[in-house]
Amino acid sequence: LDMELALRRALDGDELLLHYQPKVNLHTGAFAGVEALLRWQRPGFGMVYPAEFVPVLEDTGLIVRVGAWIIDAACRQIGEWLRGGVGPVRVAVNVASRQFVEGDLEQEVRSALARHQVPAELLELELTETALMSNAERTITVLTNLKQIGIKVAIDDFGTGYSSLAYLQRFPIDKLKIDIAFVRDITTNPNDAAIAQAIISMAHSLKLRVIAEGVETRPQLEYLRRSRCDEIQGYFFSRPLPPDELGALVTSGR
Ligand code: G
Ligand code: G
Ligand code: MN
Ligand code: NA
Repeated sequence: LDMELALRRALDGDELLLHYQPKVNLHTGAFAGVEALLRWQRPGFGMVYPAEFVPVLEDTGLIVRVGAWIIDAACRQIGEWLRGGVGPVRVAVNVASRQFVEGDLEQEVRSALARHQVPAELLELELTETALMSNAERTITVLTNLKQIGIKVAIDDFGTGYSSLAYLQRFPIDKLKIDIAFVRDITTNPNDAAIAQAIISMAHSLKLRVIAEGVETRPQLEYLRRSRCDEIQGYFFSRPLPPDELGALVTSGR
């Protein structure tokens, strides 16, 4: 309860912020955009990570408001980078299940893009299978509308949820994100490797791109490259960075 109150203050105050973790194109080695990850600069506690407070946001429903704030903050950052000569940087934003179900994602996205004057092509949404499957017909409507304006959509934590393959081809999505659970031991556990490879070939058969998250080592990277994975994200390249550090990284071209 204390945390709920503190989070309400955090949202009204200036305590929430986004860090940005780079994604890299495995075919070309080029920078491929970032994922925005929520942080809470909590007075007296230092930097608090999502594992500690996103569950509270979800249980209390505060995630609906915070989620709208995240979309707005990400679009503001896209605009600042764009007009500051950094990038263009495509930013992927996590959308929580309750935010998708209870909020008005389409309107939030439209108004944030307009307010900050950024092209829709630079915004990507990461939704979990749970969020997508909770109301499949509405999902198709909302995603179809968002796709029409140019938004990209990825399924996050892929392989850990329901994965209704019948729906996968009906959802207008662009990308699958292989869950870290299959990446961690990909070079030593044949089952994890088999699942990752199955996801990659299925994605490509459905004309979807595929990204692996949680890549920490070169052997993982090489394995994924040989498996024709399109993009990777993880500590091997970079931790999530504050916006100025991400901007410097992109500008330096490394
Ligand atoms: O950054 P970190 O590894 O601590 O994130 C932990 C979890 O919190 C991840 O599962 C991630 O999806 C979630 N998370 C991080 N940022 C956001 C966000 O902006 N919105 C939502 N809904 N979840 C987030
Ligand atoms: O939204 P999602 O659940 O995909 O969040 C990704 C989470 O994974 C973030 O909290 C991020 O900090 C974390 N992460 C990113 N790269 C790595 C990595 O290389 N290893 C591990 N263990 N976690 C990572
Ligand atoms: Mn994500
Ligand atoms: Na994930």
